[in-house]
Amino acid sequence: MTEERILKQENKGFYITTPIYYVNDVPHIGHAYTTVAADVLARYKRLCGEKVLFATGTDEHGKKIQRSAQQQGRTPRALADEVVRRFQDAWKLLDISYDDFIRTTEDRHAAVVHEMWNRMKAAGDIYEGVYEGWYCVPDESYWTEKELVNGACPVCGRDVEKVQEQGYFFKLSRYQQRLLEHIETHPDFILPASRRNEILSFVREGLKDLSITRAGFDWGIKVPDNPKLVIYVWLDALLNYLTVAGFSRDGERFKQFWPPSLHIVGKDIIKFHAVYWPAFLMSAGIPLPEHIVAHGWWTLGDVKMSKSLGNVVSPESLVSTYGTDATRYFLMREVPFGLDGNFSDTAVQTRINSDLANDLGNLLSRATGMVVRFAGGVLPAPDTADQFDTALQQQSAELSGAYDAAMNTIEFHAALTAVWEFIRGANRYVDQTKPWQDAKAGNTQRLNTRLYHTIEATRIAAIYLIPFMPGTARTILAAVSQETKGLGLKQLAAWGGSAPGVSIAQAQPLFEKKTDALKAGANAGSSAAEPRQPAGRKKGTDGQGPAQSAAKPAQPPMMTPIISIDQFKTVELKVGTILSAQKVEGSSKLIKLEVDIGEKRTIVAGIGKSYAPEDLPGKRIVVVANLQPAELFGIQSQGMLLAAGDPEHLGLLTVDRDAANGTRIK
Ligand code: ME8
Repeated sequence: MTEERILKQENKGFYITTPIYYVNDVPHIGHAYTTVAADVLARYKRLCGEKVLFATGTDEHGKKIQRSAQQQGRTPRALADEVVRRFQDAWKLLDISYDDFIRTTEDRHAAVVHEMWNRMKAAGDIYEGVYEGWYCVPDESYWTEKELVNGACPVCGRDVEKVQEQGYFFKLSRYQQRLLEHIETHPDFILPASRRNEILSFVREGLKDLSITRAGFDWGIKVPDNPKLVIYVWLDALLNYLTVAGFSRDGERFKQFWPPSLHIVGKDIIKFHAVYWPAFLMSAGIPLPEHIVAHGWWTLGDVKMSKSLGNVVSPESLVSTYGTDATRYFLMREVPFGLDGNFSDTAVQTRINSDLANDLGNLLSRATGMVVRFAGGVLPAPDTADQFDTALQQQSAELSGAYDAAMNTIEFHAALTAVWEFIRGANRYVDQTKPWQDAKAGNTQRLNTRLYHTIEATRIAAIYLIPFMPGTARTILAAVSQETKGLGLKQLAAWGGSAPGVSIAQAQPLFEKKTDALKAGANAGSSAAEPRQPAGRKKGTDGQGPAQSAAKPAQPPMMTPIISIDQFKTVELKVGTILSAQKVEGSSKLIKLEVDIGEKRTIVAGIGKSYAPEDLPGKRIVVVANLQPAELFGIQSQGMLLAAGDPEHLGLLTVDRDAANGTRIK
């Protein structure tokens, strides 16, 4: 990511964070990506003997969460409690070794937010005023009229809301110069360079003061002395990093871990971390984080994967299909950190088959198999090394430098590439030295040296895999009867660590080859399946989609991408029967339907120019059942029916044989 080694070995503990994730919906691989990356670095630093504080958690306040809860007819707290469990379960499945999981609804956090509010106020940086502008609820961000793209949020393309509120502002403008100086004098503060440049030009354009309160709802931390207002959710959320470090609560922990060594975030939230966050800290007189690293986006069919766009792959489905370590490996190996990557199961399967099953699996299998076949399952001591043996040792020494360099510049794919060059080198060593010929010829000393070297190379590869694939590394080390207890990376990876005389059995295959597509339901786990709204596409007031609305897009439609069967399976289509229908007052084309799709749903459909309400009851229809609910003319529409044709001559899609209400369409 940078030429320089940025993660320095220091006496201070290594404090690494992920963003804290919104609880409006369940986790997907975008979140898994950030969290696995942070976990890999945390494990690496622990292996290097450093004291590590690795934190993740959930962002639970704000209008977005309150609205999602409302749409589901639950309290925000109940929604948060359930989704937090989903995140924690996902992290367990992915073997994430966090030290702290912070929820912004915890008391320890509210105390920190109040303390920081008071400090920023005492610094003269908080003042009262009226905010007038636009607000994007899905992104919880403010926009000016000028920043909107075709009247919509410039980041997610969704509708924005006009806001006029009395509240409080933070004097962000006051920190423009100091922030610029800091970024300019600390070239590694924001990484990669592309993001640093983006932030530099944003700051140079001029920073406006930031509205830091919201009115009109109560799901948030209240402003001290003015409990009618809640604190802006991004101010609340960013302060989580202080809470975890023990700010104003645990002096010892704070001293050991502040400032954070590394915030890992997606590029979507770099502005909040690299502009607002340092300015808040400057105001409160607290040292700034050392590095903020933004990675790229995972896309599915080249569209950004996101909960609110509904095109997500869940970590659970990936782990159940491919296993924990293959998932972790794929995420870290496939795409250079910082760049975008397109997810496909073909890509995952290719990695599993060639890198994991072939290269790594094969090495373990032949290393252990040869000890069983040619040495009775007992690891022999090596004899004098020849040029093949020393070349392999030399390769392991080179790997050490390449691996450390890559890890300290946050280039996971490069670290893994280096490990795989070594693994392939070890396989080549076996192919070239043909130990079975020494066995046949009775060259016991040479044979023993080959067996030892092959096992030793396998052990060393496993050591370097500990941060990436902890379970697999454990399995390999157990198979070669070696332990890691208490030793650091340097000692563990030094040549000669395998103890001759240990028993070794034929290892089972590490990874199964995969050739099928992600199995059915692999993308389940996302309740959202809303079609994307490209930036600038303004939704009609009558709703969205062909049957809910006849509103024309404001720009030419995007090219329809080819989708995989798995993408198609994320859309839950069900057979239903219309129970009742009535015109929606004030709309010329909307009809409110009660529909039975195995359960009763209300659907608002834009079919009023083609059907009279009285003609509809009893009709069999096809419904998109997992579409995010939308409010149309004050009525919550809980799905979309399918129809074809122009708005005046629509025909409803139906099934031509008996199928019970609720039958899933395949
Ligand atoms: O933004 N590809 O939470 P969030 C890669 N609560 N990474 C992705 C991704 C994708 N398609 N989608 C999400 C918030 N991510 C705030 C953060 S921090 C003080 C508050 C990852 O649930 C990526 O790390 O929307 C991104 O920054 C984060 O999830 C956003 O998660």
